[in-house]
Amino acid sequence: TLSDHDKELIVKVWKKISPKAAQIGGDALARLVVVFPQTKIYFSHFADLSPSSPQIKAHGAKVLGAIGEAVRGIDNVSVSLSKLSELHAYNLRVDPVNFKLLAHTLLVSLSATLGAEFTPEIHLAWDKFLAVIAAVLSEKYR
Ligand code: ZNH
Repeated sequence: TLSDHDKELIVKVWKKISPKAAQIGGDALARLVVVFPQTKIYFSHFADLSPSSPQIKAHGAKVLGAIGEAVRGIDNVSVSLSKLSELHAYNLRVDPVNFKLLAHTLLVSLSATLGAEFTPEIHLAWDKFLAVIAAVLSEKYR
């Protein structure tokens, strides 16, 4: 679970990157389908899955929007993302292994954005936070 210090680091980084959130989300999603091509099946209804695809960019922006909500409700992520948890479990049926793959590409995109400011400590806090989000998005599966 997240320590108070982790939460502080997450909020601090979010304040810094939120103006670029859509861009970071687009980059993370573009990386996801290139680096882990098995994830493409979930987006097969998109006309274009290339890194410059407007649909990939728009979807990445939505994902980061939800992460922003999770940051705002960081003391109870399960409540902050409950609607999305239902959507992923009942409608989208995304295999939960994919949440780890997206967390990985998101960390890469954060690192590329923050450069040297992406310290090991911030890396750790965000890795834990993305694992909390993944757990929430998978908790309704059975
Ligand atoms: Zn998801 C959708 C978030 C992961 C797949 N998503 C979605 C949305 C959001 C999200 C916000 C929108 C909703 C509405 O519209 O209502 N996700 C998210 C997050 C995460 C995720 C936060 C983590 C972190 N997903 C994911 C993964 C996958 C997915 C991993 C796979 C691979 N999603 C998805 C899909 C969809 C979604 C497919 C639908 C899309 C369309 O548009 O169609």
